[in-house]
Amino acid sequence: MNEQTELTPVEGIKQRSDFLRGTIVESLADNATGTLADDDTQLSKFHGFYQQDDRDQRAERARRKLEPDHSFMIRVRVPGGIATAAQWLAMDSIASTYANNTLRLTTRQAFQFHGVIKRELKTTISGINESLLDTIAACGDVNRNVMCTPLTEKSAIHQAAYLAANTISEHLTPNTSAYHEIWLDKKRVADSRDDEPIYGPTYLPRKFKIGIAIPPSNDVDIFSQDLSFIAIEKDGDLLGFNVAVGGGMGMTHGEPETYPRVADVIGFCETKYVAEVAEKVVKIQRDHGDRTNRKHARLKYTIDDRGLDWFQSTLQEQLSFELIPAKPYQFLFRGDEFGWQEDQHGDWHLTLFVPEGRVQDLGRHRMLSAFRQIARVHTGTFRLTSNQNVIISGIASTQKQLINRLLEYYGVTALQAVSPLRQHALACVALPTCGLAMAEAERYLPELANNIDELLIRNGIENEPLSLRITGCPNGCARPYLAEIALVGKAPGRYSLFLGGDGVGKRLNRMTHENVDEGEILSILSQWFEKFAKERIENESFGDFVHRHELRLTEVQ
Ligand code: SRM
Ligand code: SF4
Repeated sequence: MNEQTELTPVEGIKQRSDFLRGTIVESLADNATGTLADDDTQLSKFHGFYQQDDRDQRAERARRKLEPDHSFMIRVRVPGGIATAAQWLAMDSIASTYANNTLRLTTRQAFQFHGVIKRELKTTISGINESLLDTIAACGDVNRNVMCTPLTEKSAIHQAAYLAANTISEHLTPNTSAYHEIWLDKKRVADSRDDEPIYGPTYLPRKFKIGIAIPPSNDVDIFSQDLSFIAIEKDGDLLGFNVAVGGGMGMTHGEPETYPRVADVIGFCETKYVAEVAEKVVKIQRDHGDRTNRKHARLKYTIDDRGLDWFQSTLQEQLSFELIPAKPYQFLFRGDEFGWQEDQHGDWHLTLFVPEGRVQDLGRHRMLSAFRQIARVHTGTFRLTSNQNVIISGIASTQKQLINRLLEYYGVTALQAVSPLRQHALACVALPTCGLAMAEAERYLPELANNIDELLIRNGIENEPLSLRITGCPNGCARPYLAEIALVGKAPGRYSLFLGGDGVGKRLNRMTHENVDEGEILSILSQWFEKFAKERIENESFGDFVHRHELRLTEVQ
């Protein structure tokens, strides 16, 4: 239990901000610096952007007594990950005009731009809004982008789940008119007062995340979310959703009072109640979450401090209906299904591997250009998956050949020929933009995956569906603690190694080795792979094998 009693400074900033206005307008107008005023760097997150600096340049600039090379990361909300071709073109144009000519696809199905300078923030954010996407609540102490399996054409249940994701997203979008005033030049009505009926003037103690999954796929990793919904079907109809609460990934090295946690499934509700459940859970967290320590402020800690029984009864008291016992469900996989799929109406959907979630033109592989050309002729949509990949969706059979030709021409087809390990691996952004990164992730994954692949090939297990995730620090942006193998950054070139997740995202892995370098990691994995190849029982996954042998972990070192 937390013993601090003073509210964190961020609480004061929110309180004084007049519903997220702060002095952002003044900060933007200050041409003397490329940064925002300190308080505004906190408030900017609620508007969807972060102040960053190029960490590759930091030391050299400091040596030359220059201030860090500041720019901004902007995150665009895309509930359920669905964007039209016109929206894709708008994102592409912003990436090449105002950002670093890349589009980052995030682990929560959103777009990110890196490298936007202060004087172009307003044009960029208003441009995003013109495309009918927005950035409000993409970051900050509010509900974030709501995740959902994006291939709605798969069944009526997928369609209904996506609608539920949108309903929740709209219901929990902040009400303040500050966003429209600052970025879209809407005038504040004289004497008008903002109101946040769900959040209140200080919003939530911390970020809040919601996801919806449709078994047997757990692609949105629902056990990592503060609140999640598991679709329950009967004879092809959606009965409603099991509700799970209290998932979260973030932790801090060496601080055992911070930890990743998998969500608890607490009951079942009909579809018409999802927004009500979301609102009440958010309000419980608003009122009982810890505002004195941001490292202890997520819903998972509120639940662990007060007990799951307390949480369930508090929620039940506030609901207008009874949450009944959860219904049976089974998750069998969570990766993306790559390649062409035909839906019941004869339209086609193509899932493409996007290396480390970064859409860019790199040498012969010009993915950014390919998707731009496709978006110009494509009448369907683009879908962002929670594994940082893209589905070009709603392709008429007459267009298939053209799409294939474009992908071939721009070298995207060649990019698809990677190992299963690499195809399903996740890496967070980390260096050079993330201010919290302790080690590389996105930039290191290709080399790491190659090295691990060599070990897998040596043991004849290269086709195992193995989940590998890497993050540059323990915050867990690529949900590493749910992977079979995870590397969590500790210092440049050094990671803590976590093993034993179950591959479908229900079991946390464990740290087996702290602060090891690549040589040590490969040697540890090599021993495990050899043992796994020889001793696994039929159909046993690598994570399950490690889990079964867990007590003997130290022997294998
Ligand atoms: Fe994250 C902070 C990137 C998904 C847990 N995350 C950050 C920041 C904003 C760093 C910062 O605070 O200065 C990173 C910006 C890096 C950059 O340069 O772009 C960052 N997080 C990301 C993204 C872009 C990773 C990616 O490569 O895709 C993901 C954006 C998702 C989105 O579209 O909204 C991203 N972050 C996640 C996830 C995964 C998820 O949500 O499914 C998690 C773990 C789940 C969870 O929240 O428990 C996650 N990010 C964090 C945390 C730890 C929170 C905690 O409870 O301890 C931080 C640090 C913080 O909030 O103080 C953080
Ligand atoms: Fe940055 Fe850490 Fe998140 Fe990676 S896990 S993006 S290093 S905060």
